[in-house]
Amino acid sequence: PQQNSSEPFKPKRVMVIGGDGYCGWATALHLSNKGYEVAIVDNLIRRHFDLQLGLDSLTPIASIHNRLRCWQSVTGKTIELYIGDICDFEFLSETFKSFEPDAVVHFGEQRSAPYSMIDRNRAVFTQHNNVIGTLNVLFAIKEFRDQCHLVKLGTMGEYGTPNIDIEEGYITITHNGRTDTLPFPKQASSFYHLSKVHDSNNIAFTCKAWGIRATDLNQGVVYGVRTDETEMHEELCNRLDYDAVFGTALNRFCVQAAVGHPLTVYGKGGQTRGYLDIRDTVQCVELAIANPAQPGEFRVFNQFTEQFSVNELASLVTKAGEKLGLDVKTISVPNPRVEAEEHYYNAKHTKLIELGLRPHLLSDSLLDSLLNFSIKFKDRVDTKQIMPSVSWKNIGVKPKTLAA
Ligand code: NAD
Ligand code: USQ
Repeated sequence: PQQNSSEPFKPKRVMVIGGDGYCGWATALHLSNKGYEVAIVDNLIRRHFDLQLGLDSLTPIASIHNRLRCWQSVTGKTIELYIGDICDFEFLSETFKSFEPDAVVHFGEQRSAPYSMIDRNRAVFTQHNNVIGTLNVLFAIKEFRDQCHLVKLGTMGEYGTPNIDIEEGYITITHNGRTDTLPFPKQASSFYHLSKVHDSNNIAFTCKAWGIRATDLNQGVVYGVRTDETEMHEELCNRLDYDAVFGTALNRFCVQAAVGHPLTVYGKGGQTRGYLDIRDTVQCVELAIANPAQPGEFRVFNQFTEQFSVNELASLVTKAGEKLGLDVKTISVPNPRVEAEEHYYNAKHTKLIELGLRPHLLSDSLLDSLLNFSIKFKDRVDTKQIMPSVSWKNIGVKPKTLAA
C-alpha cells in the first residue's frame, strides 16, 4: 500500500542496497542496532569482481548468510536478505512490494575508479550497472512507495578539483545581471565518477518531475574498518581492500606500512580529497534517514570530515608507523590516472554537522589501530596486488584479465 502523505513521515523500514559491501555492511548493522527494520539487497557482485581479478579483502569475511545468522545470534535482531540485481526491475519490484521500505539507502554500485578504467567492457558495465540500477530504484519508488526517501551515495569526485570553493550541491551565480542557484559544475575524472554525475542528474529530474524525496550524499574517501557493531563478533568483520583496484588511499597506506611496502604516492602527491572514518559514514546515513528530504526536494550533502593531500596522508602514516617500530618509506609512482597533482581545494561540509554529526577526526589512535589491524592480518597480504596496473590513458577495447 502507498503511505498516507498527510501523516508525519517517521521512517522505520530501511532497505540497504549494497548491504554486503564495505560501507553498506557497516550501515545495515548500525541501523538494525538503532532499532530500524532493515533489509539488505545485494547481488554479491563485489565478491565476484574479487574472484575475477584475483583479489581479496585483507580481513577474512564470512558469507552474507553467516554474517546475518551471527548478527541474529549476537543481538536477537533479524535483517532480511534479498539476493538479486537491481538492474533486474522485476526482482527490484518484488523486493519493494515485499519489504515496503520507508527509506532506501543505495550503496549498490560498482565503485572503483580504476575498475571502470580497465577496458571498454568494464567502463560500459560500470555506467550501465550504476545508472540503470539507480533509474530502476527511482521507478520502483514512484510505482510502489511514493513517500519512500532515497538516500543515494554519490561522491565528492563529481565536482573534480575546480579552482574555486566547492559548495554543497548548488552554487548561486550572477550572470549578465541575473541571479540563480544552480547545480554546482561537475568535472568527474573516471567513467566511475561520471556514473555518479549521471545518477545525480536523473535523481534531480525525478524529484522535480515526480516529487521524489532524495538526498545525494557526496561522500569523500572512507577509511577504517571497525564500527561498534562489526566489533561484536569476528564473523561480523568488515572487508578491507588494499589492492590497487578497490583499495583506497589511507587504507592502502596502512596495509603497505604493515608489510614493509613503500607507500605508493601517485605523481606529485598534492592530490587533495575529503576523507572520513567509516564510523562517520554510518552516522551520516542515519542522520539523513532520520531527517528525510521533503517530497520533491533534491538535497545534496558533502559527506566528509577533513581534507588531506596524498603527501599529508603518507607523512601521517610514516609517523604513526615509526611509533610502532615500523620503517616506513614512500615512493613516487608514475601517476596511472589523469588528474591534477597540485591544485586548490576547499570543499564545504557543514550540512551534516548542522544535522548533528559528531566527527571522528583522523587521530593518532585511529592510525595506530588501523596499523595494528593491518599487522594482525599481514600474512594475508598479496604484495603483487599493491602496485597500480590500470592506466587512464591506455584503456582500450581489448578485454584485460589484469594478471599482476
Ligand atoms: P563495495 O563495492 O564494498 O559495496 C557495494 C555493494 O553493492 C557490493 O556488495 C555489491 O555486490 C553491491 N552491488 C553492486 N551492484 C549491484 C547491483 N546491480 N545490484 C545489487 N547489488 C549491487 O563499495 P563501498 O565501498 O561499500 O561503497 C558503497 C557506495 O558508497 C558506493 O556507491 C560508492 O560509490 C560510495 N562511496 C564509497 C567510498 C569509499 O571510500 N569506499 C567513498 C565515497 C562513496
Ligand atoms: N592515490 C595515491 N596512491 C594510492 C592510491 C590513491 O596517490 O596508492 C591517490 C589517487 O591518485 C587519488 C587519491 O589518492 O588522487 C584518491 O584515490 P582513491 O583510490 O583513494 O579514491 P578514489 O579513486 O577517488 O575513489 C574512492 C572510492 C570511490 C569514491 C571516492 C570518493 O573508491 O567509490 O567515490 O573515493 S572521492 O575521492 O571523494 O571521489
